[in-house]
Amino acid sequence: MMTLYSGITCPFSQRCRFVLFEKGMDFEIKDVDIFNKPEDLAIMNPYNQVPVLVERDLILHESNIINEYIDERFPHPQLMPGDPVMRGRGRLVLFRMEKELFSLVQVLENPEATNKEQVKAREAIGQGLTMLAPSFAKNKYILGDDFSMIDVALSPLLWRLDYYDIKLGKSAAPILKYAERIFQREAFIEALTPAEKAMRR
Ligand SMILES: N[C@@H](CCC(=O)N[C@@H](CS)C(=O)NCC(=O)O)C(=O)O
Repeated sequence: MMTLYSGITCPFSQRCRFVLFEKGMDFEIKDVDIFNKPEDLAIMNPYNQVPVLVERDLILHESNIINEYIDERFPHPQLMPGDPVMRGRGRLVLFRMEKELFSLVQVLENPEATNKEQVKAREAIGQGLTMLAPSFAKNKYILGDDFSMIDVALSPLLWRLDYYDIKLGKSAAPILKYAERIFQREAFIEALTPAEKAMRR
C-alpha cells in the first residue's frame, strides 16, 4: 500500500492527495506537522519537505514526480495525456507553472519571507493567473476538453486565492469559473483536509 506523508495546509501535498482520491485505490495519508517535522522526513527527502510517497522500498518526493508515478502505477483514470505530443505539452505547462507561479506560492508559504517579498509574490501570481484566464473562456480544462494532471497541479493555488489574499480583476472571471468546476470534483472534495476546508467559506 502507498503511504503519503502530507502537510495539512501544504498546497503541494494537496496535489498528491487529489490524485490519490481520483484513482480510488487503497492508500494511507500520514499528516505531518511541518513546524515539528518527524526525524525520518529528512531521511526520506533530502530537502526535508512534504509531500513524500512511500511504497515498499520506493521513496519519492516532489509533488509532480509523485503524481506521475501514481498515474503510471494506477492508470485508470489516466491523468497524464495518453498522446506523447500532448504529454510533452503538459509537462512543459507543469514546468512553467512551477517556475512562474508555484515558486511564488513558496514565498507565501515561507514564514521567513518579508512582507515586501510576499506583496510582490501576490501581485505576480495575480498577474500570471489573469494572463491565463482568456484560455479558460475557450477551454474547459488547461489542456482542452479533458481534465488532467495539469489541472490537479494548479488547483491548490486556486483554492487558496482568498487565503493568500490574491486579488484578481474582472478579466480573470473565466479562471474562477474553471476553478469552481474543479472544486466540484468528488476527489477534490475528499482530498481536502479540515484545515483546507476552513480556507474558503
Ligand atoms: N517542490 C516541492 C515543494 C514542497 C514544499 O515546499 N513543501 C513545504 C510545505 S508546503 C515543506 O515541506 N516545507 C517545510 C520546509 O521547507 O521546511 C513539491 O512540489 O513537492
